[in-house]
Amino acid sequence: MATDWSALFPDSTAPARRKPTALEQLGWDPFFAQQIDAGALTATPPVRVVAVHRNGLQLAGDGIDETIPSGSEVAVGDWLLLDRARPRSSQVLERKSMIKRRAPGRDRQTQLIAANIDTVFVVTSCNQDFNVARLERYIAMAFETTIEPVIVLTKTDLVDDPAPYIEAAHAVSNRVPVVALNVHGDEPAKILANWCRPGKTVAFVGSSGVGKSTLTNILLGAPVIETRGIRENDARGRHTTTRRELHFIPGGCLVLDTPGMRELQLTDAASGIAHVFEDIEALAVRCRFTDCQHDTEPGCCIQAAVADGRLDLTRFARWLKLQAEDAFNSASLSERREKDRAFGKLVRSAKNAKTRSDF
Ligand SMILES: Nc1nc2c(ncn2[C@@H]2O[C@H](COP(=O)(O)OP(=O)(O)O)[C@@H](O)[C@H]2O)c(=O)[nH]1
Ligand SMILES: [Mg+2]
Ligand SMILES: [Zn+2]
Repeated sequence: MATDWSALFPDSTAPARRKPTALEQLGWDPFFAQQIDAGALTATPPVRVVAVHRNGLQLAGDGIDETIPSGSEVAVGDWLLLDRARPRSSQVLERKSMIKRRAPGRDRQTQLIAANIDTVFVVTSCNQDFNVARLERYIAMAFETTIEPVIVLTKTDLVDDPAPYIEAAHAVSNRVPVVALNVHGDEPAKILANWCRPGKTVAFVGSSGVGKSTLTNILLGAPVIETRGIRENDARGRHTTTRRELHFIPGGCLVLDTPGMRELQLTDAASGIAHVFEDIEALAVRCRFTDCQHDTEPGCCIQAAVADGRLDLTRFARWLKLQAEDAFNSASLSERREKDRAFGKLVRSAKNAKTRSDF
């Protein structure tokens, strides 16, 4: 029997109006197709991890809908070549992107949050949740792994004037679009439509209670996910979203809602941080000493910029802190022990630089 490979190797010259294949609807594209060798396909068909449950990975593919035992190092959104005989040994295809963080707590493992996300909606609300330092973290993480970030400001209806929030969000990076909305009054699906295209995978990240699940439900057109009110006066949310699951919008994109993250510790994100703080990086390369610590050295362009008001001291301190944290988290355990003391010192000096304590 002749095998029809066309579903696995989409023809980029085909008319755009061709109906997407089952795999394309799940996000399959040439990036993944070029990784596989046709010979292995019948034995190991490509499948996407659409949900991570406590006791298994839910997979979807062309005519495939099944659950296999969880494996480590696999995240929701991953593409696997399903090995039916030994599902745990299924090969994970190279990822376009990976949202990850250094887990809180003592062991500080790297935690994989979601794979192969195209656009990340960094959600924050026009209230006490709004925090420039936290936005910078999310944006650095996105830049690092080449996910397109979009800042989504919710709850514009709860403030007299959202303009200062919008302005502060724009100031995080001029490469990041900012949208502001009231989920109940505006039309979020229209506002986000530009990024929610068929075959794309989008994710909502941010603290609890900012409206991630509400927005997911609006995109899905149905109250699929539980949402919960919060006490607006202290902006604290409750964790209602616990599972990691990709939701499919018929004729549209795939959407991932994530549980609120109390803390996003960066790891392996040096170039992402450099992109967010490119103004400071540009100054740093002009310091007199190549190993300038931007402290008391003569000829330090950063200190000069702070002194004459071109660079905000708190922004400089946040850059120092993120860099130190990332270097520490990215190091091996033994390197980390060594760095521990230096890290503590840097954090103290960053804090001494009259910074806010909440980043
Ligand atoms: N007034 C108002 N409430 C909102 C807005 N966005 C979300 N909410 C409410 O905030 C609460 C938390 O929303 P939820 O989607 O569960 O937040 P999540 O924790 O980020 O998933 C719910 O009661 C929502 O109705 C908004 O733009 N305006
Ligand atoms: Mg939620
Ligand atoms: Zn310097």
